[in-house]
Amino acid sequence: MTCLTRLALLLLAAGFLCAQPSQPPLSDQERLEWFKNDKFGLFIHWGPYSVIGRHEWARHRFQIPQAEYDTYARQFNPVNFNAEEWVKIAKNAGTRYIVITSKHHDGFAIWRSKASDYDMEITPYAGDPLKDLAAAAKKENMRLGFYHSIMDWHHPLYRPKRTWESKTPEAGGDKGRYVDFMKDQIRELLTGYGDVAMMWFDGEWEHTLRDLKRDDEVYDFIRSLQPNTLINDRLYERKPGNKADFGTPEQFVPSTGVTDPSGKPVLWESCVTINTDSWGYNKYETDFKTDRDLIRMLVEVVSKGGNLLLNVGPTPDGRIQPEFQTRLAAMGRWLKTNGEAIYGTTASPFARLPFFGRATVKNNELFLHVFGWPKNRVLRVPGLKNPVFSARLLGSDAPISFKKDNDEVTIQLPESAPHDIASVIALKLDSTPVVVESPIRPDRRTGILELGVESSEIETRFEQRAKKENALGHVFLTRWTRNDDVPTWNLAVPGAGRYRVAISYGKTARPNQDAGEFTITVGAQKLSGKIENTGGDWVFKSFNAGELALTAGTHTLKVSTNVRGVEAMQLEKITLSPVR
Ligand code: JFZ
Repeated sequence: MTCLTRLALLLLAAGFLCAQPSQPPLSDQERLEWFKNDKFGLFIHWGPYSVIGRHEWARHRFQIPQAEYDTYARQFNPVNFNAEEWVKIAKNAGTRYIVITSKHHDGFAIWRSKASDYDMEITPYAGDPLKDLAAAAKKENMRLGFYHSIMDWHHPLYRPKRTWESKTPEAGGDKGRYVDFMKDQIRELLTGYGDVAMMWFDGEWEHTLRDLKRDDEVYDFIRSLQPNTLINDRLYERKPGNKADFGTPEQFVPSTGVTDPSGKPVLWESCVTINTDSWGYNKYETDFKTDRDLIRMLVEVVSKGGNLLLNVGPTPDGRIQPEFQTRLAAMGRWLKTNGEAIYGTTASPFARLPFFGRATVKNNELFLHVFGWPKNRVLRVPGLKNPVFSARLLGSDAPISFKKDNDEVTIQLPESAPHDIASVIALKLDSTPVVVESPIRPDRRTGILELGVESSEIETRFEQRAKKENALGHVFLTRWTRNDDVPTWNLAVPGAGRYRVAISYGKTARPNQDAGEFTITVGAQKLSGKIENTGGDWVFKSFNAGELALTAGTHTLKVSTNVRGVEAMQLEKITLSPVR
């Protein structure tokens, strides 16, 4: 063979190898394994909108003409970007995968894309950020996926155009050729950047490409390039229950996990910003979730069987702002001690727990994440059938004792919590937990039913906002700003009887403003009352709400309000006292 033929053969072989999927296809089960185990990912929104620094929708919100926006794109020059630094931040936070915007709605590709002339090549930056990130991630065993917007405000063939920039937004264009373009870019991402953990599509909610019915084609195309890449539920009209690998609740934690239309639970991942509501860098967004909010959110998500994809929006020069870094580091420190109760676990077997906290499970081990350390240092876990072999407190040598009576475990806790935000007790059981529903019952001695907010579940029709919080020995509801959020309790009484109902809450009413009403509902019975000023937030006072007649058996009690937009009250508890 001449040198030339040898070279030609070599090139041919290389080309052939490139066209092959990088990994042999796994079964559905195997493919999803890492996602179920890893639980926690870092979302990164980064592009020309970061230059503007006012939210990733800036071009639309401020109606910036394309030509003007392009000047920002041409300034995108992340000279301080260091992929290894980013991966280190992700790793220290305890995240196990990164999802970065390969292309957001503005249509700009943050890699050197051959299929497009609207990409890194028009910037002064010489490198390819995605290449660097892929290499750094691979080195650290960090999985990498791409957020890719279907909606495209730049591409000449995409329709609709923004209504503010066109009188005939639907006219012209060529959606079919736009999909071809999208496939060309997807091919670049799935052949040039190593193993891609997931394709996280977005923008299907504009329904632009619905009628083309090419989502299966794109889906199969991805599978043909990388058979094990996960695909979220925002590829065209793909919804949980179709072929999507997971659902994507955005900016909220679903109240009881996510199901497909037939009611079958599906995998899901909540994506959430650390600031209030900017995914891309926004220098004017200075309100951040606390370490406490974020760690408890991670626990809550995992206790409901989901993943958390937590977002940062780096600065245009390529740094992750310190407010994000400190919070991520705090999560990482917590996970160092408590990660065994997060990674590789499954959802809580309990519909409700009587204490302020959450549960997760790994095989024969039940993890109790305690948010509010009980004042009497007694933790009750009713409804657990299994024998308990041992109990330990993660991150502490303090001994803890426990006893088991019938279906109830009582744990004696040490003086103080090892972690102020969430401390984890691990119970070794004989098998995977077997749990029976256990409604709240009257105190044996006094006959009183205490319905603390900690033992409620918050039902919601849409995007729960209300959160449980604790301070100074109180557990209460904060951010109860949607009247769709309804705290709900299950209770059981042994015999029929009348109960006096008290409601305890804190509330600062504004002068000359109607504070609204609450309503307590049990079956057909309703007790309503005006929400009173208690003298301050976190000043808890108890008010008489009237009387209820309960029949023997189980009941559901709900508290709702007619308040929207502002916090209704800091609900603490409902107390039902028997009327003798
Ligand atoms: C989308 C993006 O628009 C947003 O910029 C960010 O990338 C987020 C992760 O995903 O958010 C949405 C999704 C749906 C709607 C609005 C914003 N919607 O249906 O109006």
